[in-house]
Amino acid sequence: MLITGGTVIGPSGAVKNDVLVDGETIAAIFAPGQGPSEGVQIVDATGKYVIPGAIDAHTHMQMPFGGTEASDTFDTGTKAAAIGGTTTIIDFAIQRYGEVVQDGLAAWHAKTEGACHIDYGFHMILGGVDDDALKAMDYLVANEGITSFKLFMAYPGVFYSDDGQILRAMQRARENGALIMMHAENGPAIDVLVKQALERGETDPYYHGVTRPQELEAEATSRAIWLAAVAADCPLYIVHLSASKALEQVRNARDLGRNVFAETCPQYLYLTLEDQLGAPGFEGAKWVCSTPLRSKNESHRADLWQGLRTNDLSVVSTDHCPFCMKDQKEMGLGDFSKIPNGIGSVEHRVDLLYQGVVDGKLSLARWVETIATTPARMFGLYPRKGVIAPGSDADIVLYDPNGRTRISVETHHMNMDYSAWEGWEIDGKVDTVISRGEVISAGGEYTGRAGRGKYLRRGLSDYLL
Ligand code: DUC
Ligand code: ZN
Ligand code: ZN
Repeated sequence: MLITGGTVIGPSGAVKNDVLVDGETIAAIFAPGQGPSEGVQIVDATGKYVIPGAIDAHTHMQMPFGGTEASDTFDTGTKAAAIGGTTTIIDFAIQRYGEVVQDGLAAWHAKTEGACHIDYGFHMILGGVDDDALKAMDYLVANEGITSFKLFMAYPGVFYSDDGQILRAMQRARENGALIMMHAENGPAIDVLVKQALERGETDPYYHGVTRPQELEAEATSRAIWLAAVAADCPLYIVHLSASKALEQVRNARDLGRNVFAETCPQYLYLTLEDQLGAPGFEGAKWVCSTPLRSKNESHRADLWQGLRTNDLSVVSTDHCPFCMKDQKEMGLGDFSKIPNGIGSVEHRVDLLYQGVVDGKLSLARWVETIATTPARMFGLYPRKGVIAPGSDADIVLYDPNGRTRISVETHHMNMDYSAWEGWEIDGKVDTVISRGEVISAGGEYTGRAGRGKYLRRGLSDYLL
């Protein structure tokens, strides 16, 4: 297959080149018109951007949470991702407190059996850090291609780890080369605020945001950063960073040369406490996620865009964790603390971030870097994924900058009965999606299938020192 006439975008910029694909991999890059003209299937990319298939490094398909389960299966969720230009996801397998880590992992492999439309890897959530879990970390890094572990400073009684447990896991990661991913919110303090709010009768979804103030994200972020310092500068990756004060902690650490990284998500770049979470009645439940949406009257969104430009924020993931309004979000009618936490955006991240390019907030190169190249490097998938180069998997998206995308529950492919982005119009459109050399989506027609996605054993992060 020869992809001709397009502009190839990578972290170093945009170049007009032709891309030759042989089987599942990229074989060669040619100056325009210099590639073979016979014996190849020509894919005309004139006027399109040719970008590496995007990598969503933070998804929760079928995640049990808050008494229910995230509504996308690996089948529905990875199909939606593919249509939106994402050709790899890294989902979170879960070890619950008291459970054997390998059993949690086996349960996740069972969920993906025959289901995935695109390639996928796993991080491991550790819900209980003890001697066995620490040994299991070594095993997963050495044998299972799982090189990143998520810990929670929030959700006491569910996923929460105390500071001693966090320190032990970080010390172990420092030894075995794994990356610690942190949900940085002070859970015990949040629980006090939630109880007080409910006692005052503040039960609407809006109060989910009010009871998780940015100070408690910043405090936890700072504490995680210092615990990592005590663990001999264990590499640390803050997930779903939402707020200016938390970003300040990451920026300060990075300015000191620390091994600290962070991601943000589209919802924090665009949506707000007042306009979405504060929507009338129970409507705001659609946007209940943690960390929460922040106030439009503060500088969060501008600061996050700036953080993406300056690389204080390295990655944009979705934290895709969809729940339907009916029967799921509705569990929290009359009590916001019972609304399952999560927003679904796995289908829209490529487009939503391209809007940042159109708006002059990101360069084309940085768009590709934050949604594809850096996630590949951060999570041990580079150069197999995240770049258009000879030898890499032929995961390629043709993006039409002149197209237009309108987001709606009527047209999306995620298994959700609403869209968090209903009515949004974006300048730009995913035109063609190629996964390991196979065109799985073109001009609105989907030709992929469940089960074609492969499990990815990941290496260590490229950013480890
Ligand atoms: N945040 C969410 O919004 N959902 C799942 C877990 C999390 O940390
Ligand atoms: Zn989290
Ligand atoms: Zn998450």
